[in-house]
Amino acid sequence: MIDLRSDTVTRPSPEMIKAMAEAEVGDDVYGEDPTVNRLQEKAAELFHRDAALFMPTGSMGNQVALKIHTSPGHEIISEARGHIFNYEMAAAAAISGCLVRPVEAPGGILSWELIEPALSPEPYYCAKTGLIALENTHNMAGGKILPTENQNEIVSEAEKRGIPVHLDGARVFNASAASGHSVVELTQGCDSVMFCLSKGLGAPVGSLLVGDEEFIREARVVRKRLGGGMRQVGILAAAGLVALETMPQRLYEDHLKARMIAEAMAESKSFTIDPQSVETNILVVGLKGCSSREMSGRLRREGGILASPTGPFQMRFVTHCDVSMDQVDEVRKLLADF
Ligand code: TLP
Repeated sequence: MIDLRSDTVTRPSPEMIKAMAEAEVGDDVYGEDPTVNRLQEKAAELFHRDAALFMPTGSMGNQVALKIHTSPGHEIISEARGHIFNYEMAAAAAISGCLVRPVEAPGGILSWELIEPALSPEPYYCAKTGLIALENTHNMAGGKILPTENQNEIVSEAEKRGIPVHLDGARVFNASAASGHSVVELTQGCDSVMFCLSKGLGAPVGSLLVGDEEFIREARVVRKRLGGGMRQVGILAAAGLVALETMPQRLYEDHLKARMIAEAMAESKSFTIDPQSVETNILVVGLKGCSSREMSGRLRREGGILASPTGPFQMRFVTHCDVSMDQVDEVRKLLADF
């Protein structure tokens, strides 16, 4: 099978498995796991922040941040296709007592101009905007990169109004590889950032939350309250360290693979996609004359290709380190006849 459902499907590399087997561990709830501590220090250093905290998942990282930044009854602004709004099982409501206010942005690219009208108006009887949540790259908008100019304007206008900004940077290393901006530049001004080791970076598990000292101290408490205090978790952090050290520099290959698949799709009569619009490793593709259910069945039967239906006539294809160039060629050949 050629698994293009997500970049979450990768298996740990031999180097990761070796590091996991040899990891020095301790009880991380006591803060005594040296491998976790090394990973957290490395993340804080990479993002030029005070501190970082290892999280079991990206969803927990986002939700811990939401909980800290908001109070019950607040609204959280998210792009309409954002992960926090669509794929975290209403956790903002269940855990933080907040409502997510979706803002539709062309191509998923939020700007201050689009956000401002969605902020709580003056009267006291409207819910207060407690947080703006950004996503970079934007998954369901097709791996789109949020331009730094947009983000800089959003954070500076939000700051003037005392509204914190959280960045869901699950794939911020993809944004960095494709844009040439460092992760520091891409996260500047955000009050907190979550990034994933378990997506394009290929680690089996884990995400990190980065922020200032006080925020991370609180995040440790909320993570424990949610059941995310892990013990000898250095075995997972060890794979994360290998991911951080070795994977960002190869992400451009995944972007190239996505572009190559998009080019083949553009030639075929069944898909609608502009290959020029592909920025990173995610293709969100429209279908012509065939439902996503039918198309995913055909792809699996005829080519052993797995992809995700994301709407009645829309599918998502994601490239990653476990898809080889030969497999990309196979996919291209098959799609040419579709
Ligand atoms: N995304 C998954 C699915 O949940 C859609 C995927 O296959 O892409 N933020 C963003 C932008 C994400 O794409 C994801 C995972 C998360 C957060 C949550 O990460 P996990 O799965 O570790 O909780």
